[in-house]
Amino acid sequence: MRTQVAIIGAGPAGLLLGQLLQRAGIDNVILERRTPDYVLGRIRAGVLEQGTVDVLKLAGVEDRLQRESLLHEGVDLSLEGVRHRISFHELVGRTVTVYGQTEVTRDLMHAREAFGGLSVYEAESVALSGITDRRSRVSYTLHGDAREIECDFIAGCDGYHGVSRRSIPAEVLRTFERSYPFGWLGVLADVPPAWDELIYASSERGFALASMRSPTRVRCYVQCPLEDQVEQWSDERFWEEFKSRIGADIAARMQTGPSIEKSIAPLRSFVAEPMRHGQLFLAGDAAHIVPPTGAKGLNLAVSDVFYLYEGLLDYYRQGDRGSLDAYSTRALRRVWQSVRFSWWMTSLLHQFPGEEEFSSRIRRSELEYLFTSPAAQAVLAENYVGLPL
Ligand code: FAS
Ligand code: PHB
Repeated sequence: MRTQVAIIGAGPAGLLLGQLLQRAGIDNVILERRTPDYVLGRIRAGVLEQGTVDVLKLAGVEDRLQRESLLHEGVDLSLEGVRHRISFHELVGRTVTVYGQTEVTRDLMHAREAFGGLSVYEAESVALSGITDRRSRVSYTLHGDAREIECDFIAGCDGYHGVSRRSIPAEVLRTFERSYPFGWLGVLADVPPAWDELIYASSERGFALASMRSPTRVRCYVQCPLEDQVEQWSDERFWEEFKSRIGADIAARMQTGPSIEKSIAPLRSFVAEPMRHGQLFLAGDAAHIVPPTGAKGLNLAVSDVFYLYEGLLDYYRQGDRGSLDAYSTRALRRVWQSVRFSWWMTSLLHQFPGEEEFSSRIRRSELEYLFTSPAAQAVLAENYVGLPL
C-alpha cells in the first residue's frame, strides 16, 4: 500500500492528525495496536486549553464539545482545607474547557468514519524502516497477514511505550527524565460534583484533586505510594482518604458512589529530543510525558499535531520544507514550557516521601504567597490556560 503520511497510533494525537490531513486532502493511514473500544476505555485527561479547542474546531469536531463541555473560569487551590480561587478570567482573560479525553477521542473516531481515511486497528508488529530515505516504509501484520505501507512521512503518535521513538538511533536521541516517588489513584463515579470548579488540594496526608466530566460525573484523584496496587484501594477507602484531604466543607456535602473506573498512574516528566529524525516525526506522548498535575499531557499532544500539520500543509501545498525542518525546535520550545509548569505544580502540591521539614515549609510558604499575590496567581493562570500556540 502507498500513502503520503503513515500515522502510528490512534490515540488523540494520531486521530487528530489524521482528521486534519484528511480535511486538507493529504492521504494518510492510521495503524493502531488495540481495538477502538480499548482505546476509548482508557480514562485520562479532562481539561482542554483554549488552543486545543481551537485546533479541534479547525479539525471540524467541535459540535458535541460545544454542546456538552463545561467552561471553567478558574480553579481552587487548597492548603489544609483552606481554599483560594485562582481566577483565570480576571487574571489573564482566558478560560479552560472541561471535556474528557475519551470524548475527544470518540468525536475524532466518528469524524474519521464520516470523512473516510483508512484506520487499521489491531495492527501488530508495527516496524518502521527507511526513515532517513526519501521514501519510508511501515510494516505490520493484521490477523497474521504481513503487510507494508510505503509513505513520504511517518507520524509517530504511538505514546510512551510505542515503537516510533525506539526507531530513532540511540546515538541521535537524547532523553531527559524525572520520576516522582508517588502516583495518582483516579476514580470515575456517577455522582454530581460538590464543587463548581477543579480543586487542587495539598494536605498533610498528601495531594488530592477534585475534577469532573459532567454535572453528573466526578473524576477524583488522591496521591498514593508508588508501590500501591489498585486492588488495595476499595471505593470506601478511596472516598475516606479523598474526604480527609479535600477540605471539611466539601467532605461534609459531597456524595460518593461506586467507581466505574479506578486506576493508578505513575508520575513522570520525560522529554525525547529531537522530535524528528529523517521522515519520522514524533508527536504527543511518544515524545514527552508530563505529570497530570498541570493538565498538560493531552494539550501538548494537540500543539505538536498542530505544528506538524502546518509543516505537512506547507510541504504538500507549496513544496516548502521550512516548517517541517523547524518542527522539532518549535514543538520542543512549547514542550519544555509545559514540562516546567507541570513539574512546578507537582513539586508545589505533593508531599514528597521523606522530605525534610525545610522543603515542606518552602512549599507551604509558596502556596501562601500564591494565595495573597495577584502577580504570582497570574503566572500560574497564564501557564494553566495554555501559552499561545
Ligand atoms: P496515547 O498514549 O493516548 O495514544 C497512543 C496510541 O498508540 C495508543 O492507542 C496505543 O495503543 C497506540 N500504540 C502504542 N504502541 C503502538 C504500536 N507499536 N503500534 C501501533 N499502535 C501503538 N493528560 C492530561 O492532560 N490530564 C490527565 O489527567 C492525564 N491523565 C493520564 C493518565 C494516564 C494513566 C496516562 C497514561 C496519561 C494521562 N494523561 C493525562 C496524558 C494523556 O492524556 C496523554 O497526554 C494523551 O493520551 C497523549 O495522547 P497520544 O500522544 O495520542 O498518546
Ligand atoms: C481530570 O479531570 O482528569 C484532570 C483534570 C486536571 C488535571 C488532571 C486530571 O490536572
